[in-house]
Amino acid sequence: MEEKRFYITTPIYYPSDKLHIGHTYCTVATDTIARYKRLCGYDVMFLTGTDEHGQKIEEKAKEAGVSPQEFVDKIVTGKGGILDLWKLMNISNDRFIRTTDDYHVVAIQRIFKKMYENGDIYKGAYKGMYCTPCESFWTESQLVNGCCPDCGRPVKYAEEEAYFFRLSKYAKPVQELLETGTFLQPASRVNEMINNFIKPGLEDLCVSRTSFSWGIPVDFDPGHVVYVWVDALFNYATALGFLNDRYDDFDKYWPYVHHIVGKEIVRFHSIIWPAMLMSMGMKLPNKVYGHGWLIIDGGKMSKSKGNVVDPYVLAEKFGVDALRFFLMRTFPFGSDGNFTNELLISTINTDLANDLGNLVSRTTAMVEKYFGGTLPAERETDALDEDLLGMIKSTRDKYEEQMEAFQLHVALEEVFKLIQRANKYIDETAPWILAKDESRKARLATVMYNLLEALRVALVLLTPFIPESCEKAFAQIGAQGEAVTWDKANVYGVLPATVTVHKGETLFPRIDMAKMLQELEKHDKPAAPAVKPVLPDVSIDDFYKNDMRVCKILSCEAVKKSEKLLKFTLDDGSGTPRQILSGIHKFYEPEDLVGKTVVAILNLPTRKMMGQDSNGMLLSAVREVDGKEELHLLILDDSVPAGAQLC
Ligand code: ME8
Repeated sequence: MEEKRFYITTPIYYPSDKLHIGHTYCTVATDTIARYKRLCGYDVMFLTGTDEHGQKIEEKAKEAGVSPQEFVDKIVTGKGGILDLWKLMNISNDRFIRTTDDYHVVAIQRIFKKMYENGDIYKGAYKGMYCTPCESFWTESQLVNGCCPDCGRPVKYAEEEAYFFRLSKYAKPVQELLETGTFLQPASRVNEMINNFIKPGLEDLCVSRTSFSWGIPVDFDPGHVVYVWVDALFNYATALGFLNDRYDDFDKYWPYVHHIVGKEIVRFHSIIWPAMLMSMGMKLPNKVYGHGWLIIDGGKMSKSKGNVVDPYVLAEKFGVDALRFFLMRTFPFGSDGNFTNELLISTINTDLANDLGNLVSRTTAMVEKYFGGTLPAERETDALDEDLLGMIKSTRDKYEEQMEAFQLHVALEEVFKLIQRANKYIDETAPWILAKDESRKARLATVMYNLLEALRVALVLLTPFIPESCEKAFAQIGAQGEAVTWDKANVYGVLPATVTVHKGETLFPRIDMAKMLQELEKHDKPAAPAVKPVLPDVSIDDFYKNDMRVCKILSCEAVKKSEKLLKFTLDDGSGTPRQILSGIHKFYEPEDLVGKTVVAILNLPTRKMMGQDSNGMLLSAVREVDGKEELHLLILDDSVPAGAQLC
C-alpha cells in the first residue's frame, strides 16, 4: 500500500537582492499545496531555502565591500530578509536549507566524487559563452541574438580547465522520461524542452569553475569549485540527509518528491537534474511543475520597478491572506500573469469582501439577530435547499481534482461557486421575511443552518489558501474539531443542530480603490535621489574665470597600480595634446571612451596624481541614489568641435 507521504519543494532562492512579489508567488503556491496535502491527511515535508554560492554572489559581495558569507547572511537572516518574509507570509515550510550549511557542502563533495568515480564526470577544457547573472553556459546555437536565451543579457567568452558531466549520455532516457507526460507539467513545457534542448543535441555540461572561489571546492582537485547548479539541485536530497548525517529522512520522503519551479529553470529541473539522478542511481522525482511569471507592464519583475513589487508593502496594505489569495486566485498557475494594483484591489473587493466576507458577516449577524446567537433544534426543509445541499456535498471532489493537478485557481473557482450559491440562497429564501412570522421559526433556523454548513465546507477548502482568516471565520460560525476536517468537507449536517455563532471583526474590509491607488503610487516611485542644496551665488565675472572647453579623447588608459584613475590624452583645440587624470575607472572602461567628445575645465593648477601630471578636470554629472554614487561623464554630440568654449 502506498504511504500517505508527500515531499514538496520550492526553488532555493538566490540571496543576491531582496525578494519581490514574483518570488513570493512561487513560495505561496507551494505552501498552499503543502497545506492542502496536510489537510488531506498526508505526512508532508515542505522544503525551501537559499542557493548561496556562485560568481554573481561573489561579485555582489565585492561591490558591497563585504565577504560573500556576510553578504548572504544579511539577505537571508537579516531584518526584513528571506526568513522574515516567509514568516510574514505564513509559509509553513518544515525545513530550510542554506547551501552554505556544512552538511550540504560535505554531501555535495561526496556526490561530485561519486559521479567522477562512476565515469560521468571527466576533466576537459571549457570554451564557450557564459552568462554571469544566470550562472549558465550556453552554446553558440542556443544564444538569442548573441545574448543569453534566459535573461537576454550579454554573455562572455570563457575558457578554462574544467570538469564535465556526461549529459549527452542521458539524452535518450531523459527524453523518454519527458515523454511519459507525467514527470513534467504543464504539458506545454514538455515540447519546449524536447524541441529546444534535446533535439538540437545535448552537450556535456561544464560542472566546475576555476575563475572564482565562492563555491563548494572539489575536494580531490583544489582550485575547482562545483558549478552552482549541481550544488543547488542536490539541495533537494541533502536536506533530507542524503550522504550526510544532519538528517535521516531521505528514505522516508524521497519516493514522493514534487518540485515547483519557475518556467526559466524548468530546463535545469527536467533535463540536467534527472540526468544527474540517473548517474547517481537515484529514484527520479514524481513531478516537476513549471509555473509562469508574474509580469509587470509586460516585463519581468524586478526591484528596480519600485516598491509596488515589495511583498512587505503589499502585505502591510492589504493583509497577508488577501495577498496570498490574490496571487493564487488571479493567475492561472502555469501561465504568465500581469500584476496590477487595480486587479489586486478588485479581486479582494469582489471575492473576499463581497462574496466571502459578506456571507460570513450576514449569516452570523442574522443568527444573532433572530436567535440570540444559538440556533434552535427544530427544522423545516424545503425543495429550495436541494441545490445548495448538493453543492455542500459535491464541491470537495471537484476541488480535489483541481488541487491534485496543481490547478489552484480552478480549485478556488469551485469554492467560490459554492459561496456564490449560498449568497443567492439568502436572496431566494429571504430570511428577513421568515423572521416576521413566528410560525416559520423552524424554517428560518434551517436556512441559517444550511448557510453555516455551506460556509463551513467552503472555509475548510479555503484553509490552505488563507489559513489565518479561516481560523477566525471558523470561530465566528461556531465550527471546530471534527467539523473543520477534510473528512467532513463533503458531508452535510456536521455542525451541531444548536450551533452558537460569534459575530466578530470584518474579515476582509472593502478597499477604496481610488484612495488606495493614490497611496500605492507614493510607494511605486523609486526613492528620489538626494539633491544637494544650491550653493551660494558667485558673480558672473567669477564664473567666466572658469575656462571650460570641448575636448576630443585621443587616448585613454588605466593608470598602473591605481584602481580608480584613468589617464586621458585630449585634443583641446590648441594643437598640443593635453593630459588629464580622472578618478572614474569605477564607472567607465578606457576603451569605451576613446573618440568621445567631452568637456574639461582647463585653467586649474597642474596636479600630480600617482606621479603623473593632470592639467585640468573632466566634467561629469554626479548624484547619489540609494546611498550609491552614480557618475555620468558629460558627453557631447561629436559635431561639436574641439576647443569650443562653454559660456
Ligand atoms: O532560480 N514571477 O533562484 P531565484 C514568478 N537559485 N516567479 C518568479 C518571478 C516572477 N516575477 N521572479 C522569480 C533561482 N521567480 C535558483 C533556483 S533551485 C535548485 C535553484 C521565481 O531566486 C523563479 O522562477 O532567481 C524561480 O522559480 C524562483 O523565483 C527563485 O528564483
